[in-house]
Amino acid sequence: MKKYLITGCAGFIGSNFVYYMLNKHEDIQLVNLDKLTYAGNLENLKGAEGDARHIFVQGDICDRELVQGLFAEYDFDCVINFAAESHVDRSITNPEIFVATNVMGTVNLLQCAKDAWLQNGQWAPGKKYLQVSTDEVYGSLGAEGYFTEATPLCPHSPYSSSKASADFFVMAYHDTYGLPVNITRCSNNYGPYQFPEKLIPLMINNAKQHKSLPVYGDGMNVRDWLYVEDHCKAIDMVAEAGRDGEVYNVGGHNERPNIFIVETILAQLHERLADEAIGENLIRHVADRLGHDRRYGIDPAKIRRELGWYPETSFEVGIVKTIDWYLAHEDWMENVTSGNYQKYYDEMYKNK
Ligand code: NAD
Ligand code: TDX
Repeated sequence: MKKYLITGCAGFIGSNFVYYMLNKHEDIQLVNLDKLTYAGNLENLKGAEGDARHIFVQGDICDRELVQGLFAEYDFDCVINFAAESHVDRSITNPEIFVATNVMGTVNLLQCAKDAWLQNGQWAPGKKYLQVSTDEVYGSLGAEGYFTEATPLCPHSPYSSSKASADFFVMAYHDTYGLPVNITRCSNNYGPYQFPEKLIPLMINNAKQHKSLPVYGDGMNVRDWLYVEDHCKAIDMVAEAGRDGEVYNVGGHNERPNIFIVETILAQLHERLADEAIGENLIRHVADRLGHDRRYGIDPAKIRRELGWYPETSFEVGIVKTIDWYLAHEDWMENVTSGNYQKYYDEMYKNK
């Protein structure tokens, strides 16, 4: 039985990963370490309740003693680090926590993996540390070209700087000590359980309530969208078969300007809810994000060629599935937007 330490899997991508893995593999053990920050939510894991293959542990990836204890108890074969502070806007107002979790937390996991897997100068066989990273570490593209694995790292935001820094530490543990590692760098994800600070769920939530839709700048910044399940499939494949020390970019060639995404959501909700008040008049162009990257675009040729990965859900299908999910889970949205969310929203958008 393969034993995984998965971190940050009460969040958006991680909870989808838990379901993906439990559906795909019978004989696995997933130990899910999550601090349950504002972005982590046990409700996201309800569908795994009662499944003995999934064990939830509340805790911080920076906690040396806790992580060491988990290694001693479970003898993990694979660590997959999803845990992170993940929102660019929050990193602009409060960068320090991004260093603590994304950089220090990653180094703590690397050190614990090394301590557990390197015994008497010998690496235990069949082990792997996989870092879930992002295309944002490459910086911003002009109108042409794509990010490949050879593109130099050039992060701009505090968030992407912290993720790039973590990536450098992962490679340092590989190059210096021989820790078996992979890094995945995926483009923007969308789908169920995404916290409504991110573009797609925020716009769905606001439109449903006839609130204005804050589009940063001219709305022509381009993101490369991938349905979350396709990202989960890529991570599973890299964990299984990625070549030691390699980086894999993950993306489905689905670039769209932000304004197109917002208009698509409006058109869908207008039709599905038969609500005349949901229309483009709700769009409000607001002050741009500081240091806003203009365009991301992933070249996924390497993961396709080496591991046979390809995206299964087109944007047209994925966005409808996503809107369906949010319409069917109004309670979820209400729960995550009660409490501190309104305070966050008012603070973040008041000067825009
Ligand atoms: P998220 O913000 O939805 O979830 C993050 C999870 O990590 C939460 O459950 C939170 O409680 C947990 N966490 C935060 N700090 C922690 C700590 N110190 N110790 C333990 N747990 C902690 O994020 P997401 O969108 O699911 O992203 C998951 C990972 O994927 C991140 O590493 C992110 O950088 C990366 N990524 C995200 C995207 C995207 O589009 N969302 C794209 C590429 C890569
Ligand atoms: O209110 C908004 N208005 C707006 O115009 C918000 C929240 C966003 N935007 C724009 C900014 C971006 O160009 O939409 C685009 C997408 O924004 P986010 O959803 O915040 O995502 P992004 O900044 O692109 O980063 C995401 O993708 C890469 C994730 O948050 C990261 O964790 C991941 O690494």
